[in-house]
This record gives sequence, structure tokens and C-alpha cells, in this order.
Amino acid sequence: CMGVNGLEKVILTEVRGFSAEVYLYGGQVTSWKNEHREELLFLSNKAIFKPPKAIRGGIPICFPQFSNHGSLEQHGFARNRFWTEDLDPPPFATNTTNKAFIDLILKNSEEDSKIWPHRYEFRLRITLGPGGDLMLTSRIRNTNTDGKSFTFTFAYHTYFSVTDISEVRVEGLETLDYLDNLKNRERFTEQGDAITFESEVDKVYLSTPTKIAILDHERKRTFVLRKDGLPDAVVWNPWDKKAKALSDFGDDEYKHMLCIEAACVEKPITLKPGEEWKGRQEISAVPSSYCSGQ
Ligand code: TA6
Repeated sequence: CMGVNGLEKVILTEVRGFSAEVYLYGGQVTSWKNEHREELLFLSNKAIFKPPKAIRGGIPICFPQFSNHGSLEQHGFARNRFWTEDLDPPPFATNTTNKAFIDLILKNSEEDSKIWPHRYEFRLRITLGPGGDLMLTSRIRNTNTDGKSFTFTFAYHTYFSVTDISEVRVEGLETLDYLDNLKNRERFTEQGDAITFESEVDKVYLSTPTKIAILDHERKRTFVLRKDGLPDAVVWNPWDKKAKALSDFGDDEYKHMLCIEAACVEKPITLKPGEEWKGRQEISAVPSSYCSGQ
């Protein structure tokens, strides 16, 4: 169906009321609701749904370059392109029995080949599970016919909706090394207990576990992020100053969001022609009493 500004949007629904919304523009999830119709992802009230701007919120796909450290636009071009529905995908390992899902595909374009001279097929499967968990599976294949390999970095730039960032804890990144984007990407080691937030944070945690928990104390809700093939995790909150500097971000909205991004940043991925890389993330929202120890 049509969303904002005539951009095509697909809605995934599940019998108990869970739902997700995906724009073909950017292959971007913009909404993920639980069975009570509560929105679980952050989407800025000032988000711009007009190419070539990336939509501020949901789950932007960062490919073939995470960050602006490289020759491409910040976070690469995939999130600013029109994807198409992949009606005949090769078999995905992610099974879809009694799940709502959509398969999207993005391929190299004439235009992009000028800045990134490679042929590729990027297949994205978005699945809404029976318990409302949202899974994104990416398969990126090098289809170069000139024998050339290519190298890329990647992230699911997930914006979680939280009640109050100063009442949020993240578990799973304790004692890990991270690159601090606010300190020239210098390497530091995280302290030994859960991470809390009282100022701008922009860190790439390295060699992170497959499971990370985000505890929203006020709403008694825990987000659990599980990932495969994505060794790093970016943690970002712009806080007040940076938020004001972003035209598509409300001044106070930083209080109600936190980005935890399953990523491949420290060690870029290199594919030879014919090779395929897979990266998967699954997010769920559980009552905090259930906690993150599971
Ligand atoms: O998520 C980390 C980050 O790289 C931050 O440095 C900040 O730039 C953020 O991404 C948002 O980037 P964007 O291009 O979407 O405004």
C-alpha cells in the first residue's frame, strides 16, 4: 500500500495483532508494533519520506559502507534506494511457516556503479514471527563478472523506542572493547556493569555476544536483540546538542530512543565473485520481569 509521499509500503500482520511496516524505499522497516498496538521502534516526528533522504528511525540498512569513513555517502546508498519485491528468491534458511514475511532485493544500478563499481544482489527477508519477534536476514552476493572481489561494512541501524533514555540499561556489552566515535575512534574498554546513559554516546563495540538486552525500566519492557554474522554492535544516542543539529530529529526526541546496531564494522567483509555473505538480526520485546537472563 502507499505510505507517505506516495512511497510504497508493505504491512506485515500477525493473528494476535503484532504488525510491522516496511517501505520499499530503503528496504526500511519503519514500524514494529506488539499485540497491544504499541509502537516498539522510534520514528522521528520530523522524519523525511523523500528520496534521497534516509528515513529517520525504524531500521535503516547501512550498506556497502557503515559511517562516513570511506568514499561513499554516510552509511552507504542502500537505505536511499528503491528496493523491489523478490518474488522468486532462492531458498532462505529462515523458514516462514505461519510467519508473515516479505522478500526484497536490491541490485547494482548504472548510477551506483559509478561510485561503487561492483555487481551484487542484496536479498533482504523481513519476517514477523508468531510471538511478534521481528527478524531481518540479509544475503549479499558478489555477482561481478570481471573476477573482482569487493569489500563492505554493514549495519542494521535499529532505533528502539524507549520511555526515558536516562532509565535504560544495556546488558551484554560489559568489559568489551569499543571504538569511541566521539574520541577519534580511539579504542577503549567498557567497565564491568550494565551500560547506562547520561550524555551523547556513539561507540562501536567489538566482538560482541550474539545476544544484547535493552532494559526499559519505566515500561517494564526488555528488548532482546539476537544476531548472527554481525560481530560488532554500535550504540548511539545523539543527546540534546546533536539532536538539535539534526533537521529530521525533534529537539527532545533523544530522550525516547536508543540505537543498538548489529554490525560488521571493525573487520570489513570481502566477497569473491559468486560468494555470499549472510547477516541476521532478530528483535523481540518481553516483559522485564522475564528479564534478560534468558
Ligand atoms: O549510529 C551511529 C552513527 O554513525 C552516528 O555517528 C550518527 O551519525 C548516526 O549514525 C546517524 O547517522 P545518519 O546518517 O542516519 O544521520
